[in-house]
Amino acid sequence: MKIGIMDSGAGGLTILNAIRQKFPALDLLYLADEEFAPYGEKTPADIQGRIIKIAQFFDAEQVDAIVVACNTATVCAIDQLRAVTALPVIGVEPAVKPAFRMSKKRHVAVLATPLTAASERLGELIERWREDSRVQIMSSASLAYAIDDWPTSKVQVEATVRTLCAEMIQSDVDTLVLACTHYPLVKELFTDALGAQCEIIEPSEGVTAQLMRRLEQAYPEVLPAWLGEVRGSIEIVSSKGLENMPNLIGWVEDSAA
Ligand code: DGN
Repeated sequence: MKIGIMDSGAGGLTILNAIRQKFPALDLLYLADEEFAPYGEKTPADIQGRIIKIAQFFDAEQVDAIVVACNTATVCAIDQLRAVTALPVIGVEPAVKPAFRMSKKRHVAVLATPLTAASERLGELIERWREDSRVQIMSSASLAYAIDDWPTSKVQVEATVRTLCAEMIQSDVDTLVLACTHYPLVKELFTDALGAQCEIIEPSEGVTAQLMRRLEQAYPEVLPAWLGEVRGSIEIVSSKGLENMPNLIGWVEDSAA
């Protein structure tokens, strides 16, 4: 069984790694849409048009499900994607619900791209789960794109993370939601800057559970045979050409990739 996973760049590899760890038998095809990155600075209409092209690519590759491993594409375009494909589509949403439950000081920060930060969907999720918690929505226009250039961009990424975290410390946030799949790639920088007393929540767990639920619904007969002993393949492609993204493979945890 083959799963198509997409993001604008390397960020969705955090989701690919989680899926691989939990379900090693699945074949995984990862598309980094570098040609069109960064998504966070495009308009929702741009991303909707792009995601339909990506659906056509995955269709031609005969995948059995699509994981939109990008918060920005999920909030902007998941409905449009579902309208053009009959395949199960799994998105990734800001994990605000566990954050509000976990925060002892009842003060949560959500860090995302500008498009996700400004999205109606994030607003809806916050209003649904916050109760009396305070929430600080923060965005960075450059961070995800800079992470794609790691390690060349190391100094820039470290400085950006430090600045963002200083603001969170200043306002006494004790729980941070990483609402962009790129950010967990540099989670250590956040942990170092915020200290152990701040919880950091990333999106991958919810996605793997949701993927399995959707596969069970869509393929109840064949799925058990697919979750056997044999390890599936991992294929990584970039719309810009892999030669332009030499460090993409470096983020894949599975040495067989
Ligand atoms: N990984 C994408 C997300 O989760 O929003 C980042 C999109 C971008 O290109 N900035």
